[in-house]
Amino acid sequence: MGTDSKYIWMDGKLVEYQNATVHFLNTALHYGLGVFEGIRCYKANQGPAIFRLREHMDRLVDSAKVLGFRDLPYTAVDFCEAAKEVVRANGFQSCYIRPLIFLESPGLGLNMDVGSPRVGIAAWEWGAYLGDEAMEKGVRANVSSYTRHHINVSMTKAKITGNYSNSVMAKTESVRLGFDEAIMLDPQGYVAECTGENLFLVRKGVVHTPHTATILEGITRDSIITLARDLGYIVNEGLISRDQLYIADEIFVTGTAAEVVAVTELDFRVIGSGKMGAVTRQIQKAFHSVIQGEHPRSSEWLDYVNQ
Ligand code: PPE
Repeated sequence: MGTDSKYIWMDGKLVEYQNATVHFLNTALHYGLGVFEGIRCYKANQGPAIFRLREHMDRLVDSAKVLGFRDLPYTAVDFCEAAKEVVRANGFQSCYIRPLIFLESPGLGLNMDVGSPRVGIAAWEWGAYLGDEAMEKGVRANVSSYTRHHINVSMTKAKITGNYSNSVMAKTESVRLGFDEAIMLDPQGYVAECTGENLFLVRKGVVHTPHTATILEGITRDSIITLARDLGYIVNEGLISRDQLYIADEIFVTGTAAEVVAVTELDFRVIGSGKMGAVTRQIQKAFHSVIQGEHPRSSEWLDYVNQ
């Protein structure tokens, strides 16, 4: 899947795609010293609209704080305006938006204060993250042999680029084993999240999801909790064990890139009926109606880029 576009916003101005480059000796490249976001813009009924833009940019600024950047040259409001500018400049109706704040310093070294943050925001047309059929058919997953971050080893509330080597190893292992996605357990052995999504299970009509202590506080996760409660479901945030997943009636994962996708098989065990369950389908439908601009929550969560 390509990342092509006409323009990328770099340090305050739009530059042509091929000119948005950094040097081989960039500190962030060597030590994983960056924070990023993943945001989607949808072709909604009144034009291109970015989903929960402000919440994503607030999380970007929070991630920068967690990593230890002291002075950012831009505010969350600036980032929101810049993201809209990138979508407009590229003429996209729907796309994925990737802001990244990364460290650039005069030499290599492990002290962040020697360098200063630089910022880029790219956008490209990104299709189905877990494959074209996943949205309808669901995916097959395994519990990863890799453990998710310990909360005082890597900072789980921040989208720090370096954190993602853990996700990349788990995802690659999973795909090499023939699965679509990996579910990761936290250092205590409880279910945490997937490599790029949060996770929910449904049992006896109640929706359960891991509490936020060890996971990324997904914005899709928050939206799904809200939509599920709007639909009248009880949603519990708590500890979930691996075998609770095996006996769930339904499992689904949520994320900006993945959206809402059922897990129909886990560790060679069929989950529920082996097809996307009724609760997942209802929640997925509500989510799609939100992003199309046709749901009561749409006005709260969509930011039209041309208005
Ligand atoms: N957990 C992780 C580890 C994660 O990376 C994501 C997003 C989520 C949960 C869900 O968060 P949210 O998007 O706010 O609902 N993963 C992003 C990056 C994926 C990538 O391959 O890069 C994304 O979906 O944009």
